Amino acid sequence: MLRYVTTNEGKVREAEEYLGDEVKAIDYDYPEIQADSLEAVAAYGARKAYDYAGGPVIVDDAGLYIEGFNGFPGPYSAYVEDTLGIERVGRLARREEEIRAQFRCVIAYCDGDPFEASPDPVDTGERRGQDIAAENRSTATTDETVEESDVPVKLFMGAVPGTIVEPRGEGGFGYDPIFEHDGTTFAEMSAEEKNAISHRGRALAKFAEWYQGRTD
Ligand code: ITT
Repeated sequence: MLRYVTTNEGKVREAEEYLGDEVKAIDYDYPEIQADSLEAVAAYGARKAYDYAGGPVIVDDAGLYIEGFNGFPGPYSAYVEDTLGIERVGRLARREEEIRAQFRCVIAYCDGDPFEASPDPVDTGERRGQDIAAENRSTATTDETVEESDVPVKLFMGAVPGTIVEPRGEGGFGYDPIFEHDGTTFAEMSAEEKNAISHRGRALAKFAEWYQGRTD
């Protein structure tokens, strides 16, 4: 059984829509390190989630990258949503006329075993110390970072371009109301419509194709 480890119900809806019965959601708040890449955050989280669940897991780290703001809020999207809120982020981008943006998602898979070569990268933990800040964002401590086990983690990326607009729509979650793609905000789409073009949908598609080969 594959566990999708997250505290975010919006992500669960989208993953279930995509992966169906293959996946069981676990509401576990794995420690999130502070790092300047989604890959580092997701890989660390996958190791922690694997330690917790004791079997195959995926975790997903995602963020909104506003191009003219050098990718802000990027890996800090959750913190910025909690502190500024999505409406103010949207107003700031529109006022500064920096409305081109991307959503990015990294799905990290870990089952404790190594991986055969494939186009998708494997994180072996060696980036620690390079781009993982010593200060952690939640419960993880610096000591935990040092003691982290280096089981390999497979990473799958997805991205989608869009523009920042005034909030519209009742669906989705997070920044969806202010992110428009082809004339429709993500909050105006069903989970199925969003998955068909979204950062998470693209990452899930890559993962699902690869995972089928691993379990055959
Ligand atoms: P978990 O870490 O428990 O999975 P989370 O909500 O903290 O849940 P992230 O760290 O990946 O998840 O989320 C970073 C931020 O980006 C957070 O503010 C989310 O609301 C937002 N976000 C992530 N995916 C999104 C999506 O598909 N649409 C809109 N906002 C999204």
